[in-house]
Amino acid sequence: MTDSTTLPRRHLLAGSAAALGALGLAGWAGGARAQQAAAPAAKPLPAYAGWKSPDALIVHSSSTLETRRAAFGTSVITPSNQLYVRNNLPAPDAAILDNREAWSVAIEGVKSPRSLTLAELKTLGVETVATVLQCSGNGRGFFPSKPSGTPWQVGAAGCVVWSGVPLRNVVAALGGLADGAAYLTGTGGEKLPEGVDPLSVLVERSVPVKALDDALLAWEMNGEPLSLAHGGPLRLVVPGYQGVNNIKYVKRVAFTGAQSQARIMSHGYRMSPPGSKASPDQPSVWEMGVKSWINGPLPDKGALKPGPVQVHGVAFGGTRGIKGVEVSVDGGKTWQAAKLIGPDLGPFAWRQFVLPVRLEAGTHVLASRATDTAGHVQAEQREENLGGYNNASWRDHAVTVAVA
Ligand SMILES: Nc1nc2c(c(=O)[nH]1)N[C@H]1C(S)=C(S)[C@@H](COP(=O)(O)O)O[C@H]1N2
Ligand SMILES: [Mo]
Repeated sequence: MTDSTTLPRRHLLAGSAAALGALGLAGWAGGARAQQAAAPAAKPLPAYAGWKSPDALIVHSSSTLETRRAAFGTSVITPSNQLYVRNNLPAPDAAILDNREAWSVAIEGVKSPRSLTLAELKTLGVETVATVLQCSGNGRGFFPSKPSGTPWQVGAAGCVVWSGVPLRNVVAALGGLADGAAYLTGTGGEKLPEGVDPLSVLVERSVPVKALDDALLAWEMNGEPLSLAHGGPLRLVVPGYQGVNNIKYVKRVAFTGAQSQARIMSHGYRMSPPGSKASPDQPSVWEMGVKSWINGPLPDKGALKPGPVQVHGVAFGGTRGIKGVEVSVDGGKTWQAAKLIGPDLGPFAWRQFVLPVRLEAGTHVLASRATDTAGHVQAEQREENLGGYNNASWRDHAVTVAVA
């Protein structure tokens, strides 16, 4: 893969400040990056994501970038250059974007299976949908059991707008589903490492076929051609489902009777009880549950002055959308209804919420608790599991601020 030590010449010719940053030559690129370089622990952005905003991101590794909690604004959409990144395999070579229209995806498990190019897909329909893209490991960093994997806090998530063709249009164009289709299976187009069982590394996920109602083959994100970091040229977007089911560089979509045999499906991303072994009979991480968290005020900037503050954050409900959000400034003893603000971009997007409060001198524990449109209330406690998945605990996501 292209990390900072093997950066290909192509990136150098691109000559972007970001590419220089990735090389550790931050000083060449001016003040902001010089400051970034001065921060001792900050790892550089990997080359394939070198265009991202370093100040907005925590670089856990070259394949795991997290949005800083303080970077989430209050205007709903997460800017692409601040959106988290998670790759289970090295990102493909950027050359796959050289001829986007020629990218092809095999459609199987339909009456007339065949491969379609991106150019052909574009003739079959266009739809735009806003979704929360969230890694199922978001919030893992709050598990006291310290599960292995990236200790994401809140920033392995964002709300973005996708544009592409509804997958159901593609299925209709190919004669409809073949008999026995129970799962929608998407396969990533990464080059697999040699000398290992392909199923042990292949990024291939199955979701229940009902997800076809909302699924999209997307080539655009936030108004731009889909970047390599986020799965360009083409991505399977499954609105309301955990991030891992949204297959980047999608090269095959199959309607199958059984779930994929790939390890990432059979054993990875399972809700395995603590102390157990992952196995295919445990629930997979599919639809997201109801969740919210506060993005401000945060303790980062030191003590607040006594007086009015706007407590704000984000709330989402998987496939069901948000009915309301309550906020507590006393660690969950009492709750007040927050106001949902900004545009409602549909059931798969997150809603911003705000509660104006006065905070007097002292320490305050701020928490938020969302309710989805089906009446499910965000849980107080996380569901303990081996992998640290699906953490929606409002208590874990509370923030403590000092006022003096
Ligand atoms: N082909 C492919 N698709 C993938 C992955 C991957 O490694 N390869 N990672 C998945 C995981 S675990 C997550 S959380 C999301 C991350 O999407 P992002 O990097 O665009 O934020 O992509 C999912 N789709
Ligand atoms: Mo993920």
